Amino acid sequence: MTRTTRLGRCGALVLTGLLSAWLGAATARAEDANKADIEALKKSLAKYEDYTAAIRDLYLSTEGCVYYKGEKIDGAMYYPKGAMGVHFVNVPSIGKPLDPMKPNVLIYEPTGKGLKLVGVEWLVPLTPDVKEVPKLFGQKFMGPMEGHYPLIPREFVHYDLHAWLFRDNPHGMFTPTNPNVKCTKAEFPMLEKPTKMMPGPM
Ligand SMILES: [Cu+2]
Repeated sequence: MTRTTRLGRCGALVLTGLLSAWLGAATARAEDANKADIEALKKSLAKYEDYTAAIRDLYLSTEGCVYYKGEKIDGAMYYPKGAMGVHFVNVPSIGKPLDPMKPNVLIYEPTGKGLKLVGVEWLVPLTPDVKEVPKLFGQKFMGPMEGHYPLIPREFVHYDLHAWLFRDNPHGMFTPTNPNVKCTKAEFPMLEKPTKMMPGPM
C-alpha cells in the first residue's frame, strides 16, 4: 500500500465518522423537536381531562370501549392485546388538513366514576389526493384500512395514528392498542376483530 492510498483510506474513515456523528446528531435533534412538540400538545389538550369540555368542542362519544385480543389474521391489521378505549370523534375535523395540535379523536378509559383521558388519534381518509403514507412526529400512520366496524362504517377507508399521551404504553407511545388501558369498568365493552388492510398508494 502506498502512502497516498493509506492517507486516502484514513481520510475516508474520518469522513465516514464525521458523517455518522452528524447524522446521529441530526436524528437526536429531530427526536428532541418531536418531544418538545408532544409536550406542547399534551399541555394544550389538558383541558380535555374533563370529558364534558371535549363534548362542548364537538368531540362526541362513540360509546363502545374497544379492545382487541391480539389475534393475528392474514390481510388484517395487527393490534397487540390491549384496549383502544372509548373514542370521542370530532367529525367536522375529519378530511381537513392534518393538524398535529388538533387530533381528530380523543380516547378515554371508563373508570366506573367517569372517564379518564388516556390518548388521542389522528385520522386521514384515503382519497385520491393522498399520494403517500401520512406522518406526524416522525411516525408513519398505519393503514390504509377499512373503517372499524361496527362503530365506524367499513367504507371509511383511512390511515390512523394513535398516541398514548396520557397513559404509558409498554409497546410504545404510538402503538394502536395499550394493555394498560382497560375496558373492565366500561358500560359498553366492545371486543373488536382486527381491521382489514386495504390497498393504498404505497
Ligand atoms: Cu383507535
